[in-house]
Amino acid sequence: MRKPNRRSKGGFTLMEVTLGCALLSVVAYKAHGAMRSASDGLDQETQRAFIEDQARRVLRQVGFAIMGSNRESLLPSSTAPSSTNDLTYRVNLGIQDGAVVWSDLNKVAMDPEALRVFHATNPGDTDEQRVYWTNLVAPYLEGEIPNGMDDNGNGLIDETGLSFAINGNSVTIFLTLQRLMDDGTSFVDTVSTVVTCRNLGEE
Ligand SMILES: [Ca+2]
Ligand SMILES: [Ca+2]
Repeated sequence: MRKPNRRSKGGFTLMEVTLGCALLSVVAYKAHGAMRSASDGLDQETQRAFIEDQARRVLRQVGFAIMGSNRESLLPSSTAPSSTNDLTYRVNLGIQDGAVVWSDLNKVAMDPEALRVFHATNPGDTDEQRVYWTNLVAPYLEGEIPNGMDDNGNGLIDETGLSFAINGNSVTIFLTLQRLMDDGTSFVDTVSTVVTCRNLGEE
């Protein structure tokens, strides 16, 4: 007696269908893995670009603020190898009746506990107005640790993630931003610039 053929004409056996599904799953899984890997790579690049852009933007904001200040109004007046992570200043608003008109007190600073950089008008007063510029500032500048030495060789000792050093009418601004990435690594970006106070009060 002839055995019935399990393969229908033009069809597949149960074993072939099962094997086909398994292979398809493997291919789909690998494709998904490849796509996810590419996507993760893109996310990492996007995050790095975001941090780099933010570092440059905050440095510009801090630079413009200090640039518009009067040198004599800058406090504290830290010179290398000391530095400070906050500066208060006033801006010359112009001359009225032969006298210089000064702005309210301003402040650019780093909050070392919240790791944020902010600008404040009338700091410490009841009407203080504070604007945060970044919440990614590092506790210490890249390469620096609190040990009483200049670990990163920039002439400053134990400087924080935002640091100011004053030399004459110039202020050097250092800024390190850092962020923990999705893969567990830490991405760090450091920028710096030197600005000269306009010092218009003496003109
Ligand atoms: Ca240093
Ligand atoms: Ca140090």
